[in-house]
Amino acid sequence: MPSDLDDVERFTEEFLKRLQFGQGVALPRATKNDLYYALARTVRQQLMARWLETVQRQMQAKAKVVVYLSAEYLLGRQLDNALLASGLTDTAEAAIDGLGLDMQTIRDTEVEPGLGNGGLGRLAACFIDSLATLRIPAIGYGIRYEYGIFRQTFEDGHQVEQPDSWLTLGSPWEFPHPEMGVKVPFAGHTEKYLGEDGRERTRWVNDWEVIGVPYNYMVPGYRTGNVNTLRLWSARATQAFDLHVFNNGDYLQAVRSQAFAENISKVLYPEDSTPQGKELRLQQQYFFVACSLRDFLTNVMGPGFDPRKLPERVIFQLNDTHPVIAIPELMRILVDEKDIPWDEALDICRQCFAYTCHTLLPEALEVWPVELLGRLLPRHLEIIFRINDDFLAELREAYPDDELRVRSMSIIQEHPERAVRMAYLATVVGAKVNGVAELHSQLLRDKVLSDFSAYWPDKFTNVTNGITPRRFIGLANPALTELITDTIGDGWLRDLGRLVELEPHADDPAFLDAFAAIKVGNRKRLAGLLERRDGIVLPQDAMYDVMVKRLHEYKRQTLKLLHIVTLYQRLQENPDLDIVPRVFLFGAKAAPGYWIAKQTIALINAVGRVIDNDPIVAGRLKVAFPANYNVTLAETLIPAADLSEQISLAGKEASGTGNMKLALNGALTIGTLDGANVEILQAVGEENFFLFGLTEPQVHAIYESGYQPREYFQNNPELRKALGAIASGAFSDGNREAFAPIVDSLLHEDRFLALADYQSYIEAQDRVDLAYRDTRAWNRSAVLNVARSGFFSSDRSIQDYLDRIWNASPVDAS
Ligand code: F55
Repeated sequence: MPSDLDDVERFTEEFLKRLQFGQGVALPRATKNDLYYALARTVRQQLMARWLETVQRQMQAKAKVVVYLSAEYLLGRQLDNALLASGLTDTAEAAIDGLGLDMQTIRDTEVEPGLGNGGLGRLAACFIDSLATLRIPAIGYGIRYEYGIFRQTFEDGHQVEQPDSWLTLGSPWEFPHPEMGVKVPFAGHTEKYLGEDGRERTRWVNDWEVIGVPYNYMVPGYRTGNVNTLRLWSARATQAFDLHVFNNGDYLQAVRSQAFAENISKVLYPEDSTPQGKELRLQQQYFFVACSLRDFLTNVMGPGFDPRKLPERVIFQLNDTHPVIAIPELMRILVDEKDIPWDEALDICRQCFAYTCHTLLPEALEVWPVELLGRLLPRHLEIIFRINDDFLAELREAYPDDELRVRSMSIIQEHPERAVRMAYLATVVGAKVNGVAELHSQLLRDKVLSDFSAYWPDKFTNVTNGITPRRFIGLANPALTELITDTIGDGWLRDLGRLVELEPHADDPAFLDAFAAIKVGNRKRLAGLLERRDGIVLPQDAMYDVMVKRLHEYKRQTLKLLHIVTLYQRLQENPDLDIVPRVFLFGAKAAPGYWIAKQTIALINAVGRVIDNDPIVAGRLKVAFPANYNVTLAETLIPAADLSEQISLAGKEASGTGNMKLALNGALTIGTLDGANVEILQAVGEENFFLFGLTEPQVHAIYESGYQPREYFQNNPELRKALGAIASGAFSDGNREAFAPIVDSLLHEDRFLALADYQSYIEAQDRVDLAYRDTRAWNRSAVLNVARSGFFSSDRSIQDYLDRIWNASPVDAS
């Protein structure tokens, strides 16, 4: 891509101009933040013309637009990504260097926008990157939370949450458009009235409203000249709130009302699996969906657009159930505002929406109490009821003698309280429903939504998740990126399948040495970072064994811990035991209200402290748990990993995407047959993967036969010893109460079969220990993991969405 700024002198000049005229400071007095802003603005400027041109071109083409609706985007830092996309990294570095400044300091000034919880939010960020790179006309819509995912700190080993004020120093990447505010009504009641044509119609008379202000962000495609838009909404009080001041003379009340309105986009809910049925959360969902639909219909499609043409012009992809309220909202617009007859409107909606499910855990499926929905969105509740009535009538015709089945498929749940099942609503109206890995999609069809897949077999499909190689190898692993480019040439970062060309080099000693040296370098880089960031000192000559993901019982961080304790006890028993030295790296945030998850964090830290202080271990084991794992830390941590822990109970992890990031960076996986692990195993080959554990059908059988965790405990001496040590206070200064809840929950319930999988896990870890000793063979496997990870590019995922669900095409530069 030709660039106006690709010589160092011009770039330097432009940068200094931004500093002087944008920040109003001269170089000698510039703060870190000034430098960061000036650099960001320099790159931003470069992308701007292409952005406007892309939008223009896509509008003119009248092509079908992919509208990605997601309550979360876990973007990570923007500066490096913008430089990489526009091909300006080297120029910028040379310019900054030439001015005697430090590029890394400038990079580290950026606070990442953490507007997501974990996998689902990061997936959305990867997908908009791929959509832009593939030149698909696409818009991402979401919420501009003032506070993203909390900042995690540890006090005494316990998680303490701090607010994430990512906007304190502003963001040079956003373009606010207060003049484009959208009104969002809430509450009130509905009324029937007679239209001019004599037909009965409904209107919603709302009680209060807020304004949604759009903030635009550039989404640069990788060296394509294409720049798409991410539009995030921020809530503002309306005039009506301010008028209170005059009407009531109650100034404080007016300010309170304003604060109330602006609460809506204040903070991201930090639960990643058990949605709390909180009113504010529903307000957030409706708020961003209403703004997005209004914006799309009026501003993107333009004035005079005939909504009957919607199915040709748009697909709304629903990222989980969080934006599903868009379905009744579009129905309301079509029926109440555009005067389209009900059946025709429903027919339009049935073509415009598609739904991605990201879970299998029943407790993670969102339901909204009828009472709450009716109070906040009375018209939407009526519409949902009518959709359900139509649907149930249809079902009764199909299954005249099976009222039980009909009821079990109702969008409305009756017990324990009347509530709307958002996943069912999305399934009934959505044109397609997809899971996020083969196994997950199969289990959706066979279990979670089996009645629906029996009724509509063609509605269900799979799109296995992917990750953007630009961020997760291009930015995260520059040394490996360079080695790969030197070996197979350019172009693989947007055609990741080409990594297979590395395969022949897996047997080339010089290549293997170069590869190994890069791992060493990445471990060193991580050690440097953790020492500066957390005061953690990592031994270099060790296997880096990595488990990074949200803390959840189903992901089984405790199983990992049982392995660590077992190794420690083996050393205590036999101090001369020959084991491969290991650094166990954890990264995990627990939802603030998820008590046992927070206890598990405390236990990991407690075990780490004891092991650290025991001379018997003598540098052979180290537990490192840097606080506040986020996208930025991931980018340094993942490239340093040797072993990737993907040990969820089979049938519980929908896909996982960390598993893909680690494999792509040359870590070998130890994992169960769960989520996308199954496909990773297929891709890399079982010789290059440490498989263990029960399969999903075996898990099912154990549950059915009445699982007795105690039996596994009693029959396994090493397990007894490890769990016994935790119970007896070995990691809590003799305090037996401290971790009793974790021990008890494992012994008495163990919902996720950690004890049942323990022996198999330990044996797999013993195989890991053996395999790692053969450096050459290990590195060969690692290279094959890289070479065979091409399938897990989010570019491939997006191509699958295009083929299987969206039926949209690229719009190329003219
Ligand atoms: C966030 C909020 C709520 Cl209310 C519920 C769930 C979440 C959330 O963050 N879920 C999530 O991250 N799910 C994960 O999605 C990934 C992308 O598809 C999968 O890889 C992963 O298996 C799944 O757990």
